[in-house]
Amino acid sequence: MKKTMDENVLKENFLELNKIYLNSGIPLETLERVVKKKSTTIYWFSLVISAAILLISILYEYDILNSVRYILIYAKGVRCIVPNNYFVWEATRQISNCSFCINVSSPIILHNASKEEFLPYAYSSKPIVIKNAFNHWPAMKVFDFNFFKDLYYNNEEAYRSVDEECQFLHFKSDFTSLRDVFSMHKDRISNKPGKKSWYVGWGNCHPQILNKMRQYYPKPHFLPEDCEMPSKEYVFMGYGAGATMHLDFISRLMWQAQIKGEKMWHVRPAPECEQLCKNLSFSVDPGDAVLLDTRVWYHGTTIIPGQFSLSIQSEYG
Ligand SMILES: O=C(O)CCC(=O)C(=O)O
Ligand SMILES: [Fe+2]
Repeated sequence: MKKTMDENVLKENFLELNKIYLNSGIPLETLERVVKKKSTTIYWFSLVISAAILLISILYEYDILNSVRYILIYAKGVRCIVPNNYFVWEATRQISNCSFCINVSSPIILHNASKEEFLPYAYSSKPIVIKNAFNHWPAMKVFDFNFFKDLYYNNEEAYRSVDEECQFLHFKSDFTSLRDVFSMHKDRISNKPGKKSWYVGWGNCHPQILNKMRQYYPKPHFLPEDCEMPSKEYVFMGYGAGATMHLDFISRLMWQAQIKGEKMWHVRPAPECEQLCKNLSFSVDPGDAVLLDTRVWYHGTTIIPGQFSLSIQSEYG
């Protein structure tokens, strides 16, 4: 019934339009020209959109976007914007099937788990907190802002490695490199009232730096014996707003050691899983381990007001 009515309305409108055209005296060639021009625009628009979709699919399939990202990182001047280009990463990420987050309403909490106790969870994508996992690490007593400042002191090659091979993440802070962080005024370092709060993260992949850091902690004892680990460890430190919400485009699962301060983790499923899964928030204390598949869970952090947070992070798989 509805269809017949719609068809009648359409027919009436068409006849009316036809009448208006005939009364206007506009020649047929003019009408043809106008219609052709319109459809040519639509044709080019569709062609450009299809080509863009095809190009993104090819770049994604062959991992060319990632290669371009790395080429740009090496190209002088562009590295500040490109490593944090979450827009490109977001536009090319795979749509999730949500199995990793269904029925997850809080992290799995383990207590100083051994290798055997951790093994059943080791390769799952469920968020895990291991309480008091790192209390025995010398790093718990030794690592602070000045430890890392001294580690990089006068080591131009090490600074260059952060800029060119590792990665510097400034989040909401106004720094452009690790050098800026270590030349901060002492009042800002300790977040004195009236000083701008700051939070940063950076990759340490210079062999000399990494060797010195690793004198204060071993490979996390609960990780599987045969798991692969990269030659890079990150440090995240600072106050307040912490890390902004993001996904990591890395090839393995993430482990993190909370060394100083109490930190809140805010973890969300991908937008396509919002109806099926929950957002989580949980806190970690010094000595705790966090294990999270940061490739599928969006994550951000905030630091408990008045506290200085410092963590070591890397990957395993
Ligand atoms: O510790 C933080 O503040 C953020 C860490 C993070 O983004 C990560 O471990 O992937
Ligand atoms: Fe991350």
